Amino acid sequence: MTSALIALGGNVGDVRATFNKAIAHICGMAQAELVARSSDYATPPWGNEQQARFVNACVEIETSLDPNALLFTLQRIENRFGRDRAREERWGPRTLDLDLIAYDDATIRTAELTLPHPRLFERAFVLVPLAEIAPDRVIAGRTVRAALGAVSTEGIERLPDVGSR
Ligand code: A4P
Ligand code: MG
Repeated sequence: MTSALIALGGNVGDVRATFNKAIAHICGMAQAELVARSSDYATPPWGNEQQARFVNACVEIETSLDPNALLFTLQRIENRFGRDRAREERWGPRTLDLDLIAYDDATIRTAELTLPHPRLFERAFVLVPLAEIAPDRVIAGRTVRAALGAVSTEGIERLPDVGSR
């Protein structure tokens, strides 16, 4: 079993409910155990600013899938929750985005998969939830806590817990 970090994002529909269902699917389909789940955060849109605020969260899982199989599984789950890559724009609105942030300390650069995630260190919407569950994790030579200290977290708001997890 290997530790993997996954970032969740979305800004269409009941995103928090989608996250909870998607996490259950990840555990079932990725032969995985949930190690930690961050709170949900409301975050200002990044990349394309003319769209609704996002909800973001991160999870750590232990999985027996290899990185490519895990990515493929995450994409199947995105599709199941209404993601349609053919009809969406880059960095535009979506029901569910599942990005693989890190897989153990693997470094991978292929057309389908880059690890660690190439835009991690620019994205407070990933670093804030990640720092809640894995502040001391070292990714590409930096702790998550140190990386968070280098970005602006303006406008990011922790959402109160709701219902069962
Ligand atoms: N890919 C390569 N490496 C990875 C990896 N480590 N994890 C490839 C996931 N995918 C990886 O992804 C494009 C391709 O990247 C995939 O085919 C995969 O093989 P995608 O999810 O289809 O495209 P995308 O999501 O539009 O692109 P990208 O760069 O992942 O953008 P984002 O950031 O995911 O865009 N603002 C806030 N506040 N919160 C958000 O969550 N999200 C986006 C969406 C824009 N703005 C946001 C947020
Ligand atoms: Mg993505």
